[in-house]
Amino acid sequence: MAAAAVKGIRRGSWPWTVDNGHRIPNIEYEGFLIMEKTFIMLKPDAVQRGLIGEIVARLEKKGFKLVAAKLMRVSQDLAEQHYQEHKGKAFFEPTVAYITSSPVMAMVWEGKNVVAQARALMGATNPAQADPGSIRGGFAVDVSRNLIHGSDSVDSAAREIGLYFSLEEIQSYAKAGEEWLSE
Ligand code: RTP
Ligand code: MG
Repeated sequence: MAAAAVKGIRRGSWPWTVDNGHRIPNIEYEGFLIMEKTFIMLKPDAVQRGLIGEIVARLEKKGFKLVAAKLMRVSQDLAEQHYQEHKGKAFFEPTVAYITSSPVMAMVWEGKNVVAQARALMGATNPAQADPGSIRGGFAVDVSRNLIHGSDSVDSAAREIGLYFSLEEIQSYAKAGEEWLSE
């Protein structure tokens, strides 16, 4: 198991913590931080508009490692759990309807500070305010069709990865060239 510097993020026994009935992959193991992971979902508009390759290429070229991926249909129940923090807001129901309307590409990506760095690549929630060089700023025009989801914190990533993937679906492997990305 690759392990780096000690960081106090989450404690528990490897490999899962059970939270609210969901299995959550642990970020920390015996005091060591395991390489950060994030949950990325290419939303129905990304799949329908043929942007899977373009977006995956950006994450790959940045240097992140793809460790899980599946094309799937999100159920009503899963969508409501995913966006539970937004329950009660005006955009909750339209967003659940959008996410469940057509297949999505669910993925787990791994890398140094991948949670924050993937959010930077995605751009602001509203594509009209997103940097034009970002994914949302470059390829989308409206907040209700903003192409991509990315976990907003390490804790959200652990929760969301546990919602969408089982341990068996997440790969652990050495990738060629990793030594040229960071010390
Ligand atoms: P996400 O969770 O999808 O990665 O997006 P985010 O963190 O950038 O934004 P968040 O505030 O979590 O909003 C979740 C998703 O809800 C839809 N939304 N619509 N019509 C609206 O004003 C509005 N606001 C948010 C978007 O699909 C947004 O990504
Ligand atoms: Mg969010």
